[in-house]
Amino acid sequence: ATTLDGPAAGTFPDGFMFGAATAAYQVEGAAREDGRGPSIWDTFSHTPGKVAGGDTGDVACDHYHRLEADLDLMAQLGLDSYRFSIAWPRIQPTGRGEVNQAGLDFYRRLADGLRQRGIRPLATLYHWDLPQSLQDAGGWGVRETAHAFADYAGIVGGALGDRIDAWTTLNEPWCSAFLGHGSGVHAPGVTDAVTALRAAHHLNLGHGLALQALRGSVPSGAEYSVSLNLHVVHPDRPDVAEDLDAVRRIDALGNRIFTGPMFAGAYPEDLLSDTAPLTDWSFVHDGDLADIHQPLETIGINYYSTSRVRQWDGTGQNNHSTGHNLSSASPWPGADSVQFLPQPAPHTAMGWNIEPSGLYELIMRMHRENPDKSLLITENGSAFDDTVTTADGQRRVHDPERTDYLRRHLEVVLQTIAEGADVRGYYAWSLLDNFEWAYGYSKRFGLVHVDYDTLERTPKDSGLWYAQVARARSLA
Ligand code: GBH
Repeated sequence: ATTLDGPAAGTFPDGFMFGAATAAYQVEGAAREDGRGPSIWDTFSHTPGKVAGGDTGDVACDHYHRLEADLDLMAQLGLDSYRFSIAWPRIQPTGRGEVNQAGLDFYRRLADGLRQRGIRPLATLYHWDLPQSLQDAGGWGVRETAHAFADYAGIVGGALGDRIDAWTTLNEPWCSAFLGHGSGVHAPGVTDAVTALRAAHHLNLGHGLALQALRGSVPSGAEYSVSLNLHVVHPDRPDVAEDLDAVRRIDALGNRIFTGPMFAGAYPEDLLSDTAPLTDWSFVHDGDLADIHQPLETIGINYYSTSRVRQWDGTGQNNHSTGHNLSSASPWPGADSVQFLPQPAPHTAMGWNIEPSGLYELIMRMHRENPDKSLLITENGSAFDDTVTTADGQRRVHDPERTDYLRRHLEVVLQTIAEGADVRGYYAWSLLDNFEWAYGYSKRFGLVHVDYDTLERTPKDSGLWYAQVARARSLA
């Protein structure tokens, strides 16, 4: 038996990376500059009613123009690594063909600025900003998008592979497939169960083809990963078979639909039979699974909270999911019999429950199932209603809840390492307060506060604490 109680004494292993993460559309701004084409998130955020407050990523944190200052901020926080994403529409404005040199130059300056400061770049190729032209041709609902993604991966690998040696293909394909095409709360805002399943497969295919393209264009020795938002799902009544079956269904649709093909070369049988009333999966072509199941060094785990499910008794409202009740459509195709229950407090400002033991479960599961792969916590963090106070001319953000959240999850990471899990690093989500997708700027996840009127950055107390941990390499 393990215990999560008490201070986890001990020090992080040599080489363990303390990092912070962002994504292009959430921080960059400069949406129409230097040849960047429109993405599905430009279209979606400019569609009335889709994003809280009518917010868009047009300016965001203006990181595109404030690159040097933000790099200095990262150095000030003592980061060992920075996880960012590359905006496909900056590299290929229409998603195909012609390459926009100014886009590549921006990420070259970013990578070089990081390396000059001793910060290792970790580049994600796709964090949800599909070029709009590709959406117009069917988006992730069609397999051509997977091939276009591989072409893009080869271009970026060839241009930046001499200075970036850690690559992630996709961020959270579950969100792209099922929030983008199931519940429709994310771009492109489609609500169609079969399109969502097709999208999941084409994202898997894109992952595998992109890996092949990267290995062909990046010098050898680089490390490759995919970042998954794996779901930690518990049964409401652990002794009731129907509730255990609800867990199994959500595990299939939320987790094994990606880990199956990517890490084991097959879709789970139960997933295929659960969804048989919707589709015969004939969009999976001969050879696809071999293309998807490529060697991979690292699994990136994005973790925020846990879910509790039971069999729906057909009365009242079926909430479909715990964290995304912005839509009446479900992100879980074929799982209408599953009900998501509210989780007990404490919650973050997102309404997500705080449960560090979920991270423990996830790390140990991935370690057990994939003993040959290393692990990175590529996202973990919390939103709270932060405010800036000024005393003696000193701006300050007092956010003890966030420090506590980070500390408790880092304790779990230490514990899993002590138990043999090969966790190589941890990336706080996020470096900066930023555009929180359907919630716009109303939710703040940053280690650093951003004033959206002046764009001034203020390290929060939690950010200063994190810098200390990164320096001491211990939580003591
Ligand atoms: C990540 O998404 C994103 O990678 C990042 O861009 C984003 O800003 C950050 O987290 C904070 O949201 O109720 O079944 O949907 C996280 C998305 C949030 C999806 C939790 C799953 C709960 C399960 N995940 N959510 S469910």
